[in-house]
Amino acid sequence: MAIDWSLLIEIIRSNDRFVLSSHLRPDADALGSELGLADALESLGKSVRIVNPSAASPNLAFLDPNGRAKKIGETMTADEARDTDVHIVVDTCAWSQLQEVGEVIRTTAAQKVIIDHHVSSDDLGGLVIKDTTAAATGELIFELAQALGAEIREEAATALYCAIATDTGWFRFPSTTSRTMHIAGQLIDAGAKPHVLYSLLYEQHSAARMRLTGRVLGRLTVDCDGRLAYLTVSREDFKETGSVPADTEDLVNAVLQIGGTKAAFIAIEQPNQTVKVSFRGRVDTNVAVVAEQFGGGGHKQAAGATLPGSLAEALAKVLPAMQQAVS
Ligand SMILES: [Mn+2]
Repeated sequence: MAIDWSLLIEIIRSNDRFVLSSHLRPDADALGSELGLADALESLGKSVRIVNPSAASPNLAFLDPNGRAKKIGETMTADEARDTDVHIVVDTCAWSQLQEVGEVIRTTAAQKVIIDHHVSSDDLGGLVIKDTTAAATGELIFELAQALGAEIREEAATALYCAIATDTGWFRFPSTTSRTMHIAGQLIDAGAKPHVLYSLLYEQHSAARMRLTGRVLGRLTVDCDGRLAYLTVSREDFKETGSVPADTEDLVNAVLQIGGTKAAFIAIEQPNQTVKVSFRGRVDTNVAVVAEQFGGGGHKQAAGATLPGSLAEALAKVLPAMQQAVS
């Protein structure tokens, strides 16, 4: 989709001070888009600050070595965030994803701009540039930088490459297009190093995490003639392996690598007598409806819920619901 950038270019040319924000728990597309856009604007002589509702996870610290992305209420006050000409929100259109930054957006006198690729959207006010065919907001930022005639420097190229590579599951999701690859190629020409970035993003786990993975996968249960596969993680597993709950991230996706599975879930015992369950489905299985039965929610193919009680109690409720979902 060819985007008409002319209104935004006019806003950028006629203003000097910019604040950039993105969503809660900013991922690499959120943070990379902010950093890439900041660099492009600065190359045009603009002043740019970045503030988010929460900090990015430590595994993305390499993208932002100078700590440019601030946290609202902690390293930047709401008043400081409002003190700008233009406030640009990237990679989200949802008030629920903005929290305290949303309060700034509601009350700021600055011009507001939204650059996003998500289907769902609230009206945040201001100029909305949305392209749901873009695989990542990073693609849109690259195209904006080009439309602005801004130079893409190595740091921006790195940030935008990570944005696009992670949102496309390293260029394998259906959202990946020739446009995605074309942009990625230009980012490599501008200095992004795929092998280095892959390693920084995906090959920094602890040995404890690997031991937890082995232990949990060793107990894999396959049900419903192979259509359903699931995992359980007890507090004992964390203790025995020296791992932490964040080490279960992505484990459920590994289970969907089994041929013939339609859905998968992982039930993780939490310290506070609850069980967190993550559901995954292939295209023809809707797991959001299962998560909703237990007070959770999410997307059709990826959803979650937290249940009270023990692991056994949670399993007794969740398993029949998932058996039903793949039947
Ligand atoms: Mn995104």
